[in-house]
Amino acid sequence: MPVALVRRVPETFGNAVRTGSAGPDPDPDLAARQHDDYCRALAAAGYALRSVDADPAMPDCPFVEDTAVILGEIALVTRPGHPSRRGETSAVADALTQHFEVVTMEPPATLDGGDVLVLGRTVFVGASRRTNAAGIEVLGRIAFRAGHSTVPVEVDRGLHLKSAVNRLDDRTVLVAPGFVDPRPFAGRAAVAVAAGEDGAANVVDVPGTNAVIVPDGYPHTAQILEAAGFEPVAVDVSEFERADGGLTCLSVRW
Ligand code: CIR
Repeated sequence: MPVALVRRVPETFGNAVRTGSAGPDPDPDLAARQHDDYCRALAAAGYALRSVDADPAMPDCPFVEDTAVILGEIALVTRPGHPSRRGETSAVADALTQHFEVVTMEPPATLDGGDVLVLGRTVFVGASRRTNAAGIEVLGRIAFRAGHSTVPVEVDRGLHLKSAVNRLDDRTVLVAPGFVDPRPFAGRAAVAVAAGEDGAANVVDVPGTNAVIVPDGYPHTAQILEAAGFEPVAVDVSEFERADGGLTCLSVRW
């Protein structure tokens, strides 16, 4: 059974880092309700849930994906690219110790898990504003130990690699064109989001099924996914999108 580790929404979530989004601050109460819906959708899809308590001193803590990368028996606990988020990692490391050999990332390396996309035995890693060359090197060493190869990808627009490219299955990615260098994905099957629906690219697949958890509000991409043989299940994550996050960011999955 696949597992998803989530982290609850603190009452301070309105102060989450916002680099790319305009508009009102996220509403913590609505975000908490949307987080509940997200957890229910994961559970209904077959994920076993583990939860880490929220930390009010860390408004971005629900974006737990950025703090850890699971590769085989190893959990790499990252050093997040935004300095305000570095205090998020210790509680996540504690939660992972019972399941994995935990390896921590040291300065000057930085890496956000939102930049790491695993397809089969290949680890694609975004070179982004948050993930530096030293971080990519550390990830590459861990990936090698776990029997994976690493492929760097230039992220030109958007926060992370997975803001624009995500796994639908081991062979297929969902892509928002124009955000990352497409060349490393040549040879993979790719489904493009509908024009004007770039935010639709951030989806969570359900291993061993055709189900894909998708963000609510992108109807044309949902139709494209259905036509490609997938079964989209929509969850509203508007408050997390206000803070540059989305579905993948809200869990570490293995
Ligand atoms: C940040 O700027 O770090 C958070 N407000 C959003 C992080 C989103 N994480 C992700 O896409 N993996």
